[in-house]
Amino acid sequence: ELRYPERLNCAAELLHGPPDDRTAFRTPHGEPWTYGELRARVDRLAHILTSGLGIAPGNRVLLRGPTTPWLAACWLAVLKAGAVAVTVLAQQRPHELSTICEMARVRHALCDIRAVDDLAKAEIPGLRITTYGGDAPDDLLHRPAPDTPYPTVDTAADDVALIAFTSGTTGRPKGCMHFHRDVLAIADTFSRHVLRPHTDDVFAGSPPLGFTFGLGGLVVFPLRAGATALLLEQAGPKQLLPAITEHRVSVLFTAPTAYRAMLGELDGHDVTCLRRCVSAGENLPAATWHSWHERTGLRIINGIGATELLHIFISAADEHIRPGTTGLPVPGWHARVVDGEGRELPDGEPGLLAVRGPVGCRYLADPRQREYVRGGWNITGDTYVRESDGYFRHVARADDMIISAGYNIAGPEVEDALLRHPDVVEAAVVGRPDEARGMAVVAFVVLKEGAERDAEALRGFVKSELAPYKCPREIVFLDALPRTATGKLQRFRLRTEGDQ
Ligand code: 3SK
Repeated sequence: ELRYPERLNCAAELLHGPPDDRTAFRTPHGEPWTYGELRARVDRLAHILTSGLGIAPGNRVLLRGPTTPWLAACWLAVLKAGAVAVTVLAQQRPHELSTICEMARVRHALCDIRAVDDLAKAEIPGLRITTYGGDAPDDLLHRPAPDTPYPTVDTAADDVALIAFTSGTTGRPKGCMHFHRDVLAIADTFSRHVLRPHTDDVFAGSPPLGFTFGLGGLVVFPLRAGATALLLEQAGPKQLLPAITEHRVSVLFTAPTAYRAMLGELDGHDVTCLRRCVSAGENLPAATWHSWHERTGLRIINGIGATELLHIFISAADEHIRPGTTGLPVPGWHARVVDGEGRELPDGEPGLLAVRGPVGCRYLADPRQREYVRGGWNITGDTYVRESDGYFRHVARADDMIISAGYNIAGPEVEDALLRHPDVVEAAVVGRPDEARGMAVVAFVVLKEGAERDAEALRGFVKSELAPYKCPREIVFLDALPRTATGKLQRFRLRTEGDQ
């Protein structure tokens, strides 16, 4: 069990330890930041936030910008000053930003000058926006501040440190409150036991810092390990591969889609520096795991996480990896599969995934809290099976099961079969109302450039891989699948708008 002192400021803990001259952050073009520089810059910012901007402990501060060392430093400064960080995505639009500020009662925003337009357009009453990275004399980084250490605000371990917003895949935002101790707990569970980082590791990846997958993987884990993070503003597959080679990245965080896209671009890139490849955000199909392994020799670490629980709670590394499964509960976490009444189901039977651990779901004033937390267990909304050897296997998101002609069909199983076809790059399978069957299986497929859109041939392929009742009745070819700003597939849009 994890034990933390009653008084704890996670930013001070994350910054404490590594020698001044070790590199904390790198970027593709700028000067690296050492730990000494990071500590000094965070302290300057914290002085400005408190003395200059009047931010007080407990105030909620919106942070918005591309993934840069300055965004990470602002996040640390807000927490060191005892305020609460509300990190949002650069893609969020004025209406979403207004909702978030209203729900979280945000009065201050620190915004990269390049991302300020939509925030300004939102015209949020009472919001004071301070920009950074510009030329103006009142830019956050140009303001005068003492060069003296900032006295860390003495927060309690269970004071709120951050509010992370999730709209899930359906669009209604929920704010998840996390404590100072939660921030350390994700490093001291998943990172410590599964990643087992070294001080000479270089972390990099695609999830933005406004998504807790990225915040953990690119800031919290490297700092807690005294390692280095390469922060990339552009982190699509085309930018990731050269960055991995050039900066000798050893720990990679990205999503299954990016692994598939990188497979098509691998030629000419040396990825032998990679030691750990983490995949989360959505289920990793076995086909993607095997293709990556065949091409690189690397075994992807699959994981399931949630904004509600801050980071990954089921995973496995090295010889413990079983492709096609998510893994085992991360040390410190407990998991089981339950029915709708919360009763534990026998191994092999699909049901709702329920987890319990050092971090719990705490929605900001939202009645959905009662659905998510039942009897002390967090019900994540995923359908899982626990195998007899204790491994947890993803079946579907609970609302992605398709019941067709009396059969239960898991969309991801059909997607996995489609992805085994050499011409298929992306696949999403949903159920659509059908008079004869109740639901009909419909697949949305993105093909490799130049491949022939032959639905019948593809249906024939699926029939050779799966029982025929699972074969899609219809295959729709798309150029890209609809995804949220954090890269999650929006199946609901395919269900409702898929009649193209
Ligand atoms: O939402 C997710 O899928 C996720 C995955 C890993 C870590 C954190 C999160 C929120």
